[in-house]
Amino acid sequence: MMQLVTTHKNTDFDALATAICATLLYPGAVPVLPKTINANVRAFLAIHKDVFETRTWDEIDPESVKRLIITDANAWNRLGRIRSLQPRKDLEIILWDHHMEGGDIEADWRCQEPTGAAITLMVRALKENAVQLTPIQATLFLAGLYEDTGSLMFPATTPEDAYAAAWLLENGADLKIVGTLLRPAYGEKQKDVLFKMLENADRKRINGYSISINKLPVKGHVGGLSLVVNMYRQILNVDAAFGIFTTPEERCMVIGRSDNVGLDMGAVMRGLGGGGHPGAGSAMLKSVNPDAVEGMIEDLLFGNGGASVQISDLMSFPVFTVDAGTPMDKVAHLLREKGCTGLPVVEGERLVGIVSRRDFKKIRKKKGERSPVKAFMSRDVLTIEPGKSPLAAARIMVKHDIGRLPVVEEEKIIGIVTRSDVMTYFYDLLPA
Ligand SMILES: [Mn+2]
Repeated sequence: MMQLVTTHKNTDFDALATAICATLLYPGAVPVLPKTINANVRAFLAIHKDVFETRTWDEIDPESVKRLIITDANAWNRLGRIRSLQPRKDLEIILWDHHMEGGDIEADWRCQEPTGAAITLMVRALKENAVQLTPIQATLFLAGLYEDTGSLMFPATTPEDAYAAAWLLENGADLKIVGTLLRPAYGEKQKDVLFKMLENADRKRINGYSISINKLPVKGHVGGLSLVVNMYRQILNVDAAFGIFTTPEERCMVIGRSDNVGLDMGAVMRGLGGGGHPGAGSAMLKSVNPDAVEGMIEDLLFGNGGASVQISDLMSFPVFTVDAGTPMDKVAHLLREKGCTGLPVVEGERLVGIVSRRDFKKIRKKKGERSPVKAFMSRDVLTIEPGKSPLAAARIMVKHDIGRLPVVEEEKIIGIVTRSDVMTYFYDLLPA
C-alpha cells in the first residue's frame, strides 16, 4: 500500500517536522513536499538531504496512492499539486493539524486540536508509542515547535507545547542548532525594505492605540516581510504596525503585527480576505489602491464591531452616583453601605466631581456634615472616553495612582472602569 505524507505550501519548520514525524508513526509513508518551501527550511533540507528523504509530486504515480496523511493544514488549497487527489473517493485521508478554522478536508481519521504547534500533537503519539528519536529528528521537531510558538512565547502556546518541548530536549534536541535554524532571514533585501519604511514612517493615535500604516512599492519577490514589519513595529514602538506592499504586477501584500494587547491582526486580515492570529496576520489583495487598503484597515480596527477592544467592553454600568446636593453624612452612609472608597458626583447626568473617603477630613465643624457634597468633592476628575483602549486606561491609572476612572461620553457618566477591570482584561480572564 502506497502511503503519502504531505503538508502546506510555504512549508515552515512545523510543517516539515510534522511531515517527517508522520513517517515515524506510519512506517513506509513517503513525504511529498510542495514546491514552495520557506527559505530557512530549504537551507535545512539542502544540508540534511540524506537524513530526510523527501519527494516531489512528479516522482509519484498518483494511481498507486492509497492513503494520504496531511499534516499542519486542513484545507485543500493549502496543499501543492497533490491536491489533484481531492476527487478520489477511494483514498483514505488522515489529518494531523492545529488549525481549527476554515478547513475543507474530509478526513477518515483526524487529530485536530488548538495547540501552539502541530508537532506537539504528534509528539504525544510518539510518546504513547514509545518511538525512539535520533537527536537530529528531535532537533527538527523542536525547531518546528519553537517556530510556531515563538519559543513558547506566543499567546496560543499551550501547556502541552511546553511538555512536548521538554520531551524533545530529553531526547537530544540541540538548542544551539535550533537557534541557527530559526535565525531570521534578515538580509540585504529586507534591510532595504526596512530602511525605506522608516524613511516615510508615520505614527498616529486612534482611541488611545498607537498604530503605523506604511505603504511601500516593492520589486519582485521579497521574503521575510513579516519579520521586517515586526522590526519596524518595535523600532516605532507602536501597538500595531502594518505594511502595505505593492508590486508592479498590481498585487498587494498586507502584513500586520501587534503587541497582542487589544488589536486583533487576525480579525483585520480576515476582513481583507486573509488570516492570522491576534499578534500577526497577512492578506494578499489584487489590483487595489494602497490608500483604500489603509482606510479599510482603520475601519476594520476601529469601526463598529471592530478588531480593537474598547473601554466600553470592560466598564461596569450602571454607575452608582450621588447628586451634588447630597449632604456629607448621607454620602458617608452610602460609602459604607456600598463598601466603596469613592463615588462620582453628578448634577443631573453631568459628572461634576468625585468624592472619596479622604474628603471627609476637610469637614471642620459638626454642622459641616449637613453641607452638600459639592463643597468637599474634588472637581478635577480624570475620566476616559468609552472608545479608548484598555492600555490608555492603564496608563492614566499608573501615572496618577488612581484605581477607578469614570467613563464619560458628552459629559455624561455612562460607566466606570476599575484597576481590576483592566487587570482582568490583560490576564484574559474575561468571561467568554
Ligand atoms: Mn503549524
